[in-house]
Amino acid sequence: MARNYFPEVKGKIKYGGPDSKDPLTFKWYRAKRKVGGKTMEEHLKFAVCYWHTFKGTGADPFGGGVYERPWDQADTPMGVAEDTVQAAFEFFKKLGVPYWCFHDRDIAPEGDSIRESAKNLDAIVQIAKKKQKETGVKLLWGTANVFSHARYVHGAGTNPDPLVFAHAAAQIRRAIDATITLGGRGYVFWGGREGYVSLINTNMKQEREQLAALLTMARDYGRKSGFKGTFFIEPKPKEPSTHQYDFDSATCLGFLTEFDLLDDFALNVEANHATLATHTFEHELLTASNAGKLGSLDINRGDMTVGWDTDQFAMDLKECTQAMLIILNQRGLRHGGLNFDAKVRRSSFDTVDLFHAHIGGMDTFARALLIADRMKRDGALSDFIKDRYKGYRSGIGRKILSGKTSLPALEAYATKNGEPEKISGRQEMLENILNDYVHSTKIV
Ligand code: XLS
Ligand code: NI
Ligand code: NI
Repeated sequence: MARNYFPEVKGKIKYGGPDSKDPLTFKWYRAKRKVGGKTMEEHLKFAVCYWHTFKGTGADPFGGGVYERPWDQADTPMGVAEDTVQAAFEFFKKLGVPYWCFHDRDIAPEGDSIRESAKNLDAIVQIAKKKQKETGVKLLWGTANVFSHARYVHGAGTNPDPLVFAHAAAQIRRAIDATITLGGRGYVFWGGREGYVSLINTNMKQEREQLAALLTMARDYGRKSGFKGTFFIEPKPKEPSTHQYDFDSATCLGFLTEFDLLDDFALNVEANHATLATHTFEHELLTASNAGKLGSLDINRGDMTVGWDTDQFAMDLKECTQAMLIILNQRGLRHGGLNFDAKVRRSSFDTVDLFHAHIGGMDTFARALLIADRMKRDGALSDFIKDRYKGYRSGIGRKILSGKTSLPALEAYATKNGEPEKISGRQEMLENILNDYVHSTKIV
């Protein structure tokens, strides 16, 4: 019989309702609850991330690992990998999430050669495939870790050495194969070290071209191999590189346009990366969504008092509500979902802490979904915004947007109509409205 890695949680986490006092129940998330024609599960498409949840150790720059996971105790790296898959699927099932996400090196250890690494990966993928079938849990996206190994110290695709580029290509090829085998909806590129520390030793122009070449080859290989999902780029401004080429949503959209990759790619937007770029999460989501390119979300949060990627679990109801509004307004995420790219704190080392963390994140987003749905139906902020721009729906405004006027014609119009009336932006009133929705106790 399979080992029980989470004995503190007997069966599946249940819905207890907003008044439940049991911390191991959901207060808001009820998978099958309908919200505007779709279930919560279909709206939110939660995915547990393998790296932080099962392979995180709690290490920080000042001390090593502290977690001592029961699935990390086998004698060989492959033994550990096999135990981890068992533990992971037990966790997914008990938590009741529909999806998971991985990097190649999270699920299988790197071997002594490219061949051995590929063999290790394939062996674990076969086990994961069986577990997926057994549990019904699906793969949201896969990716390759081409930033941790020492060979990637100067980047993967952007490395000055083409042999390193070739190693990255080999890894990405196999990670795409694994994603296809597991039926992944998406394939992610987060360019950990695809950037630079200093320009005095960097050919920035060529590095960006190299990165484009890698993405183009990956796209072509994936499509040729039958991958029907979406390729995602995950923007991040810095860390580990000082300056990253995928700085934010706008930068990534520009990159995809410049190198003709827009058709196959969309963005996977992460909350903490948004704040590192000194944007809000909503800004990044909306920038991607406006371009029709908001594909998936890495849900977490940063700590506004520090300048690095703390990857804490999403807990800010107002921020999550605004995120859900953007998702509802674009009618959902096609191949993407909400991936918990988040980790428990170093001091939260018990396995039960993993449940508390995910339950909190799922409840926050479930509640945010209910609030956003109500706000959308009420036209809470959108009616105001619509009205604010009404001048562009007819007359001269419409001519401006449709390119049917000119500077001299506008000069004549302004001359004739005189000074415009000053109209308040009503920010405080709208903040009050948002607060009322977010803190309403009536939305159950
Ligand atoms: C790191 C990134 C990473 C990606 C996947 O900051 O968020 O976890 O999501 O490579
Ligand atoms: Ni991420
Ligand atoms: Ni991150």
